[in-house]
Amino acid sequence: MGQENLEQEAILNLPIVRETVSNISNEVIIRRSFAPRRCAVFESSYTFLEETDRFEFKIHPESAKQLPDIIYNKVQTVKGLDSPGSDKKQLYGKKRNIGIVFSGGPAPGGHNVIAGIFDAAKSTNPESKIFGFLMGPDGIIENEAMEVTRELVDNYRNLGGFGMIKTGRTKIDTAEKMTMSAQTLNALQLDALVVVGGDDSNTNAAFLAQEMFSKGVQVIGVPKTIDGDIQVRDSRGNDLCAMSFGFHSAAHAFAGSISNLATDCSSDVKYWHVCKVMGRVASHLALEVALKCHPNITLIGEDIADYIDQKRIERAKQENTVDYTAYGMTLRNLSRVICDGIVRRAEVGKNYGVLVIPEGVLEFINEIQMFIIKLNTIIADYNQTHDNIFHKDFPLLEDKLDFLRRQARLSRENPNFSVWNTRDDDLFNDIPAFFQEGLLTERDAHGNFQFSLVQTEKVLMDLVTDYLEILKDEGKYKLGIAKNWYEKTMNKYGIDPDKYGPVIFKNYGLSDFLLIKPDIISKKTLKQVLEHEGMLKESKDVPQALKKVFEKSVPKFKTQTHFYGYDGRGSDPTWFDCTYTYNLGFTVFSLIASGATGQMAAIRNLEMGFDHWEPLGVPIAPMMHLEERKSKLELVLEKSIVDVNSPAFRVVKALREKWLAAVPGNECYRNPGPNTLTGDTVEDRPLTLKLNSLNKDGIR
Ligand code: FBP
Repeated sequence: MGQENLEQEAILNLPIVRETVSNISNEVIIRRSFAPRRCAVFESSYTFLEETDRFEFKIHPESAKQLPDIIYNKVQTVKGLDSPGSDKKQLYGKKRNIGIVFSGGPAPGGHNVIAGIFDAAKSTNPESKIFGFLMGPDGIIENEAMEVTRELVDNYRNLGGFGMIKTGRTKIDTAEKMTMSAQTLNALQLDALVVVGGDDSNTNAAFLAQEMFSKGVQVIGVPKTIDGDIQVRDSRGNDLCAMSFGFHSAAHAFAGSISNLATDCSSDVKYWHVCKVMGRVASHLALEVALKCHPNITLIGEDIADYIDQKRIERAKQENTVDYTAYGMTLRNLSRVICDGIVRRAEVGKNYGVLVIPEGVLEFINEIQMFIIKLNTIIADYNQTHDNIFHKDFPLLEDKLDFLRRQARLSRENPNFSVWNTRDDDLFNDIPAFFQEGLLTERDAHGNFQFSLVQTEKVLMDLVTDYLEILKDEGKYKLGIAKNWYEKTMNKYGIDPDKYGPVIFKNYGLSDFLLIKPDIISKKTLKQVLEHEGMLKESKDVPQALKKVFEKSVPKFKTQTHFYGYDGRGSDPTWFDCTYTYNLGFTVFSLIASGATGQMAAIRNLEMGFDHWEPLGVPIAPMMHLEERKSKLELVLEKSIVDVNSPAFRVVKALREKWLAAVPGNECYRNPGPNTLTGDTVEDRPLTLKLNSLNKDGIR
């Protein structure tokens, strides 16, 4: 080893250097040692389940048919028990093997679910074992599992991601996969399997629970997804699980970054930061982000779907017709709405801002939704008849477009074939290639459209940029000029501001931000106006000061685009999610120890302070309904989307104008603060939940 290498090695071995470059930062050490509070019932050594009829479900006949053994499950409240009878003691405390699997995208808090189950199981019987299935449901099918040890659990307490056992999106959807899964559970002698996942994964949990019912293996689901679209209510609207875990942490991470962008753009005053925020379909995350950091414009998909173009309706009325295109938003409409905000801010000198676009917004835009549904059907049909190979058979965009063209031709020859007609094909050919590619992208294992792979923000912002250019040419997109600056500039050149003000500005003397008249769209038109008003001879050049004023009035629309998704999924859990998930882990164990199956662990009253939290077992099967997946109707857990009548949305809607801040003066941006476990700085629960609880009697 050369002298240089020796020296290098010596440096790397210095304690200060080792400490400095250690993979384990102080933050991680603090996080690992944080002990989340436990709900009061878990302070008892034992728990029992109390079934309640307080909640009602409208059972779908198909669920009853396919899930007969778990369909009549009731909601179960977990209760503490200090001195059980000996039978209960023995049953509760028996040695158990429990398997756990993460399914779908990571969500902050997953490790604490494992920690909760581990702590509850080991304190009840140290002989019990927890097995983690590796890489998601594939781990169950392939029997890839590892025993979860205390050391492993301690290493991951309160940390983000699903790194301990990883995750995957495979769906256990065939008889063969089901048989292989059953074999794995049998081989590991599992008493129970815990499926941590979203709507699709909890659906899977219900089917596994049904399959394993006769074999005595219990299956419990856990509501996970940053999207926040697992919100469970009974048929009368009573909340059973107000929010999936991971939502709060992801929203907090997104809001933190977006708040920093707000600080940046209001300092440098030259960019519009365009932020796409994850959420496959529902806009819950965008709504929470809006509440947390008050961006200038936040689109909410569910609101867009409700859009009615009053102008078109009026026009149609006058023409004695009905304009169906007036209902629902088109991409073009939407770009106009965004432009309106941009133009209005520019008028008061703010040629910058923050725009939040939910990832799933396209789902709520008529023309795009139509494409998504049609293409889903075409791809699913092809895969069913050709053994799942659409994307292999047509790897290139051109191949796919050719295939669609053939479909369109077919529709002309055979009127019974109507999924893809020539009009669809023409419309589809009108959209940019990158967007076509996005819409044709492969569906996930559950048949979901992969919104994260589509550059939604680019599609929209291209339209916005084009329209702003048109508005510029029409003299309708101008940068308002501060009156002081105008006067100072004119005085500097020895010109009386009042001489030219009324000639070049449309609001001179009326506002602190001066707007150049719409017909002045270039230096040439400026000259023409001055000549026309008799203020400049044809042979003379426009005074330098006026040229400067004009140049300043021309906005340059510059954007920076950002995608907030994977970073939030990987972020560390907030206090709320750490505590929520740890208690979910304890709830899971209570459900298992009292013999439940086909239930989802949940905690009621999350919208209230911690002391009101109430751990529950919620039946999955009665909450399922039929949905079209891969062009077939399938039973799935219903996704919850943003309710446009909810207080949270109504608050955001009411403050929309204020947060746009298209008036002179300060912005309304809000800094949500860091994600700490110790201080009071981070909100203790999602703001959406806080506001939506206003609906309920007795709470605020
Ligand atoms: P889950 O529903 O599995 O929790 O995942 C949600 C999500 O994060 C969406 O917000 C996003 O559209 C999608 O996952 C991205 O999936 P992928 O990891 O396959 O890119």
